[in-house]
Amino acid sequence: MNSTQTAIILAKQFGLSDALQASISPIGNGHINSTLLLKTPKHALVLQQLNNQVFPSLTSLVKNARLIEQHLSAKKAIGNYNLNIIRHIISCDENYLVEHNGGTWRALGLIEHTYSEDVVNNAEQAYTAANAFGQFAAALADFDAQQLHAVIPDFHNLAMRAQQFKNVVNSNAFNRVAQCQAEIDFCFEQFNLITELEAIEASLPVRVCHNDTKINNMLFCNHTDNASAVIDLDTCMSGYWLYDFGDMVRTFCSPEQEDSLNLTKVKIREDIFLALAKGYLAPLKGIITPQEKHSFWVGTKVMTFMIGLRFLTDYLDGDSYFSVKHKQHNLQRAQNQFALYRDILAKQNTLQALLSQL
Ligand code: ADP
Ligand code: GN1
Ligand code: MG
Repeated sequence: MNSTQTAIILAKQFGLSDALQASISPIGNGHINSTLLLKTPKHALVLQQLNNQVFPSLTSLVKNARLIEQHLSAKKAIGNYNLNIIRHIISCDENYLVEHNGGTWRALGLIEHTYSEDVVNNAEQAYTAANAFGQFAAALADFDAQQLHAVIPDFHNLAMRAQQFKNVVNSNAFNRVAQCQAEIDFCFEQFNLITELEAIEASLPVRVCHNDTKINNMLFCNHTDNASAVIDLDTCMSGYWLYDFGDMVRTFCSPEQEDSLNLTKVKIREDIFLALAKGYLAPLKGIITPQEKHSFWVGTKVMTFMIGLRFLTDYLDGDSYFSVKHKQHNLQRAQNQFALYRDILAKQNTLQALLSQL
């Protein structure tokens, strides 16, 4: 089936009056779902083919996202949330999920006049994006996190990620171990992070977490460049705010993309780190505990290391999880994230001092 036929069928399913003139084109750089912009002369919406290998229960995924959407909408209605909100579109059959051509699809309202970024340009942009993630966290602070289904259990459980890694190293099913022995040895040397993380988690309140606060999951307004909406709510689950803080550091602070080969430039930009910490903390004032703030340093280390570990695990596992453009892609992503993690360790004193002044 060609893309025009897909566009027309899905445009009809989601009730667009001029469906026969629909076309689709890819948008974004996500590694899991396939995201498309569907356009007709009168309408535009975002279509996503969801990855049911990664998300075994797509019904639960949509249920979670809709609960968050409803909670934020109620806040917005009384002036307590000022960002735009991702909205699922119901199909003609009154479902949020539509089966088409062997895949499961959903439609989201297009948030118009916005753009996303893969690399943060400056401290102002870091501040506005982190502040929006902070507003999102604050607006969900009175939402019972237990209502959210664990769509990917143990998503940020470093002990479990380490076990998955050890399993793929031991099985060496794709015969890739020898070529990345240095990276593998490096990972084994970092596993003291597991106890450090577990010790700090014991002192923290369970929160609603976004769990994927990378910079391209933020929309910015075309006219003002302010943050416009937090998107990609698929991994919203209970957890600790250190995850969301750490994932922001990982994706905001490097001047290079996550798969850049320019490793000498993969460094933490300290002005961006400070701006993002200020931006995130501002809406959480009066809600966040001192222990949580303290945990952000561990989050910075853990999230950067953990995604490197996950990329390396996937490389050793034959690229079964993240979408890749070529055979070395996951290994290159891992090397990039380990370079950033090394820089975080090298800048420990500076980064901790920046955090403790806030
Ligand atoms: P993925 O799971 O593939 O990462 P996202 O939900 O993050 O999917 O969407 C991928 C990209 O599509 C985003 O980075 C953004 O550029 C664009 N996008 C997604 N949803 C919307 C929306 N509702 N309005 C405008 N742009 C969107
Ligand atoms: C994936 O879907 P996307 O591209 O926003 C991944 C995140 C990783 C990220 C790395 C469900 O996010 O956990 O941090 O890639 N999402 C899932 O870029 O595994
Ligand atoms: Mg995304």
